[in-house]
Amino acid sequence: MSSRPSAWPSATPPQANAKPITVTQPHLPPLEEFLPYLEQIWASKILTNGGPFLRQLEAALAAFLGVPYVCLFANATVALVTALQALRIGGEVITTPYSFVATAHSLLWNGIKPVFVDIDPDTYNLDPDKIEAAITPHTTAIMPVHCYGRPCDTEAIQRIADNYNLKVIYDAAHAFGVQRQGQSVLNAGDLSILSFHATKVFNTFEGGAIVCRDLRTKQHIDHLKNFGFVNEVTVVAAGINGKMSEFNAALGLLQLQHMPAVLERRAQIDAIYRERLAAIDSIETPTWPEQDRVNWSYFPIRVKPHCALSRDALYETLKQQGISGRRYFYPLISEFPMYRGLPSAQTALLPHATQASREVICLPQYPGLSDADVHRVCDVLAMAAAPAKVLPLAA
Ligand code: T4K
Repeated sequence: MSSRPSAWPSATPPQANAKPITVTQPHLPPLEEFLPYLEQIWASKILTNGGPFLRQLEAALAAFLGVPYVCLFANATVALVTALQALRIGGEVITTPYSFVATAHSLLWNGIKPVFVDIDPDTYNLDPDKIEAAITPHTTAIMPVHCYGRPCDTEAIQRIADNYNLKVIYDAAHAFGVQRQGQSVLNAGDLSILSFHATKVFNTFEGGAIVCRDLRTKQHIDHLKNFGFVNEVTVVAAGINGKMSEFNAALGLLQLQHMPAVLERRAQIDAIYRERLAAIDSIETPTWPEQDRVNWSYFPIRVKPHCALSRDALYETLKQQGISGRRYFYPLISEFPMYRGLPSAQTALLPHATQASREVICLPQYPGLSDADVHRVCDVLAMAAAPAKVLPLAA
């Protein structure tokens, strides 16, 4: 630990001239590198509907990620909705309450009943041991999330799916580039959905993708995201407009070249946080599995009950100091009005998810963060979370 001030003044003003630090900030390549791509779009006037940049990016991503097929989308939410359509999922789907609302919203948009199952407190992912008890004759699929980019227990989930003849659709919005046991975690289950939103490790401003295993499924998904058109006069399904534009696809091609550097910087930031925060016993840092390759997309800390400040007080203290953490994922999805009436949404059934949603703050984590910025976040945490005891005045 670096030295920390000996006492934490009760109302410390924000550091003078300190620039605000947000929870994330998109990586953008130098603008001049993007101009040639724009010139090509302007020259061809092909803006969307499966143009050359889209086709190039689908192939480049499949190679980079180590997956068979990629279907690009306008965003991950429409990709999730379409993935459920593609596999004709209905009835009930088992999912996690500890995620961004889009996960469960995609079920409601398909008229599917979400069934929430608690998480494993160590991984923040669906607890496979709790899945079987939630299966009913109406269950058709499981929709787990690789939360914060940490791989789910994909083998255990697949065993259950196989036993009960269920589909598995992974919300892999956080899992770009993540590997489990030497291969892409995106190859697990039937389909995986990626997000390329501005706040994600790999961004195309807005964007998303479905990863699938065979060409037939890819063709079906490609029809579904284009209104169901197969050719000029044939519509085979009530599809949607989920297409990614050439602008986003071109940016993705360029962003891909920067990914090794982006991931390396994220790993460095993760390491600094880990080293600095190890000394604060009331703050728990994430433990990434050693055998897997993670993407350092988030840095979730847990504020333990014996911390000098509550999670929310610590969150506010950071904010006063110009540092925006985020309470991902508070409230739980199951606490939002459209879900809280579901039998599976009861707090008593979701103790670990509830506790995590009350204890976690995601700290700033993005490649543009300097070492000094990371140390500034750690300094504030050190002062606020573990204040030095105020010694009585000597007589
Ligand atoms: N499944 C999961 C598990 C997800 O986490 C998400 C999205 C989805 C599905 C759906 O994916 P998409 O349909 O979006 O592709 C953000 C994102 O909007 C959302 O995409 C993301 N998850 C979620 C976890 O986080 P907010 O409300 O926290 O974003 P916002 O706008 O407050 O941004 C956070 C910070 O990032 C800002 O303080 C500043 C910075 N920022 C943000 C944007 C948008 C920038 O510097 N530039 C920007 O353009 O939800």
